[in-house]
Amino acid sequence: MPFIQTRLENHIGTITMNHPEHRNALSEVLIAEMIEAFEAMKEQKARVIVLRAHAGAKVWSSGHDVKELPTPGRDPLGYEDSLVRVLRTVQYLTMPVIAMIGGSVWGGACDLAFTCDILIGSPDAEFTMTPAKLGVPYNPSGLLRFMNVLGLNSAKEMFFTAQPVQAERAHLQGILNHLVPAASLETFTYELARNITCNSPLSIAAMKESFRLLANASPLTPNMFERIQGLRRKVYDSGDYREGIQSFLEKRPPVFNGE
Ligand code: YXS
Repeated sequence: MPFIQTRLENHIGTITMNHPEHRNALSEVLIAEMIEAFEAMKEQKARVIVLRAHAGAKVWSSGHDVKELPTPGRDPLGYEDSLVRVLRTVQYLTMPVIAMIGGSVWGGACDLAFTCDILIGSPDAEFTMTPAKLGVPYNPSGLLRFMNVLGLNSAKEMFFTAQPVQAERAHLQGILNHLVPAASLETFTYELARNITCNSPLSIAAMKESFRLLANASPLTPNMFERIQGLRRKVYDSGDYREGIQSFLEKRPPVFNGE
């Protein structure tokens, strides 16, 4: 049974995450199917893609598959990590991706949603950034994305507290482009998608790539990059990182001692 379902109608692609047993955890298998679906939509000249969870999902996605996080000593969000690869796929697609969100969004799934171009949510949408809860050092490209979407202080609060941002506040903070009643989420989303399909795909593709380049245009010297990598290595080499994963697997709260 595929973890990803796809549909393409009138230039509007739909990619549905469908692994309810694991709360749409972004496992390597689910992500491989998702990347394949994005590539196929590009081949079939979709003009806009809607990324959503299966109908009735209480959890849009529970984030990176914790059971697939690497053992301590390896970067948990390296360039070739499956989550990082799908984030790049979404960024480099020539057509806009709309995240249609009902339910809770966790960790790397927040980054996936924020990497989409437009987010439309219902009142039960909420966003929780979990690295600090798991002892994971988030990566610079992800931190920059959250800074761009939220602004520095709200991004810090989201990462440091690992507390949920509920739908209304997410709309106020600019995470959600639109907050609409659950009953009209689908109609509203596809109406906006239809609107995009009437505009020039060439113009939109050029502007989407320009937005990507401008949003990432933060100068980072090699020395700055190496310092960040050194800070991150200390964390993913730590006992806290090991404890974060172990506590999840043992279904208990983590006990971090900062070593
Ligand atoms: O015990 P079984 O085998 O039935 O499996 C359970 C969960 O273990 C599994 N599951 C996951 N497995 C791997 N990775 C996940 N992220 C994940 N989430 C869930 O799915 C089965 C049902 O889960 P259960 O019983 O907890 O469901 P629930 O409805 O009571 O609660 C739903 C959640 C989402 C509140 C709960 O599953 C949860 O808290 N999941 C973890 C959310 C999270 O911490 N995600 C961050 C993953 S790490 C990540 O994204 C980045 C590395 S970072 O942290 O840096 O952002």
